[in-house]
Amino acid sequence: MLVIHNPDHARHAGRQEMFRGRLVPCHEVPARLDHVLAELQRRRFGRLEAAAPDAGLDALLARIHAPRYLRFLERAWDDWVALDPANAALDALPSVWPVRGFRADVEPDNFAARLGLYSFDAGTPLMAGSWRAARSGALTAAQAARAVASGKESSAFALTRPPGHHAGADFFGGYCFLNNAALAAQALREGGAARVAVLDVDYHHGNGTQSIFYERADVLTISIHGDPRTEYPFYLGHADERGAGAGEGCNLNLPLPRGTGFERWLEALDAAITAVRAFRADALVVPLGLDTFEGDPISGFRLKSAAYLRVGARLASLALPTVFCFEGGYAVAEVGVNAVNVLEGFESA
Ligand code: OKP
Ligand code: ZN
Repeated sequence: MLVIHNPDHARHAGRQEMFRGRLVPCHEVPARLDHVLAELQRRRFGRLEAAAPDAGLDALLARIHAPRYLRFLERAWDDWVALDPANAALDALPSVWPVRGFRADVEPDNFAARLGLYSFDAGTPLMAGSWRAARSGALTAAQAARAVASGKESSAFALTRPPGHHAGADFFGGYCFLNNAALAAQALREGGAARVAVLDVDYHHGNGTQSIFYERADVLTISIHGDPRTEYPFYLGHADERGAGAGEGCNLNLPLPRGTGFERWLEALDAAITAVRAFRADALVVPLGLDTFEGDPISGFRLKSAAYLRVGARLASLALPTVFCFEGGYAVAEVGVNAVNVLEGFESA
């Protein structure tokens, strides 16, 4: 399997996220990706390539994200430091948001207000290298998708961070800035796949991906996740969200209670696979979160490391050109084994 990694990922290394009234150390750390790289090397799995500059990236970004959001992200760090030179030593975290009844159409001049306009939580610190890391991450996903779309590769793994599935067309949050999986799906569409399925197996609902494709009939979005009544991101991910307009019927949410073990989770995966078949997808994108692991510090499912081999094998039963995009997984020491188990299960099926 082709593995494309993001050489700039470590430029994004948040210090603290807001959690229940205090700032706590970030869970989404550069070491996560390093553990996956180390495990790939230890097992001699996959052919590793670094993402390389690509003139087509901006056009692809503009297909998924709003121009004013991209402009905001690109300039965010400089604007943050311009607010106060002392900010150079701090991560930017939002503290005010335009909820119901406020205006989102007028972009404020005040940077702190813009930070809130384009985000939905205070857990996603932005620093000097965030844009560069996120942009190269998007490039990583795009290149993995293009290699698969061209038929050169039957599957590829975009090994990148920061993750992407919580990022919407014009907002960041949940450790995500650019939606890598959505960009991969769009690149597959533009590379000739008429219908693309996105099957999100991260513990958290892929709200950004869902919202990006909610009214589109050419991309089926599916997410298996902790029930949003109790689990982050809380405000989206219920079973009655089925898509809208032309996209009616093209979104499937499979929420499961906190504490769910592998057997029940696998039933949900089989339901998801049945839906991908019924959709007659030409290609598959898998936002690959490993935070369904029993040892994950911020999640509540109970999958063991060996289960991931079977997850990979089930996904391979679809026999579709497939792009995996690295998402969550915060049991840092085990995330490499769990990720590579999925890939190995997929390839040896
Ligand atoms: C990103 B991805 C934990 C609070 C939750 C946000 C979780 C984002 C998960 N102390 N913070 O889906 O893995
Ligand atoms: Zn997650």
